[in-house]
Amino acid sequence: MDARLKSAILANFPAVYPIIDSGAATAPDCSPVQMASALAGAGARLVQYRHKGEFTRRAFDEAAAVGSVLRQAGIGFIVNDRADIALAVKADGVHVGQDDLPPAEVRRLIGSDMLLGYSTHNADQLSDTACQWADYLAIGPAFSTSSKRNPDPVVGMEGVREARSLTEKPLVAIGGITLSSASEVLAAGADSVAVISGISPTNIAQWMRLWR
Ligand code: TZP
Ligand code: MG
Repeated sequence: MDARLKSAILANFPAVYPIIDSGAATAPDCSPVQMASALAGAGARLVQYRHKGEFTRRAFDEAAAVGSVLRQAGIGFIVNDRADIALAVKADGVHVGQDDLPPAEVRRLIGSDMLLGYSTHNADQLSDTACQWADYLAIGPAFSTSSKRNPDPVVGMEGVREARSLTEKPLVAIGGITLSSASEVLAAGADSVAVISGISPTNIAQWMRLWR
């Protein structure tokens, strides 16, 4: 938990925010730890580890191993959903959604030095006072996605533009974003695009060459 890392991320929010999902195999024969190494090699600055389902010891060990690779490379490491796991693996932050612990409670647990991201899916959620506890906000799904179970309705570029008008915090768009649609999403006002399935060992370099 390095407050300087948090400041550096917030001062210049990375335009690409890769998410390593333990379930959605990033690519055949590429484990989450290998993906973390590949991202480090390509110059990623902020990476999230996402594990849906039971947080078994195996998942915990995997989160810790991913974190260790990212930390050594000086990359911001965010854990999805779980403040307790983020603290246990000494992550740089945690990202929660509408069904997780409320942001105020997460902030109480993690303190002020760690990053807190909060997912929203519409204007009402973006305007809610809960957002005040977050360092950055996410809006999505930007496009249709198969990486999320029961996704909220697609917000499209109109939703990203509306989100931009509702917050001055760093805004991350997520959902179905690909190398070919990322620039459109950034042009609609997002500071960053978060990507699960659209990024793989074979195209990481392309992502990072275009936007860091
Ligand atoms: N939240 C909104 S869409 C989504 C999440 C976690 C999934 C994004 O994954 P992909 O594969 O980049 O569409
Ligand atoms: Mg969540």
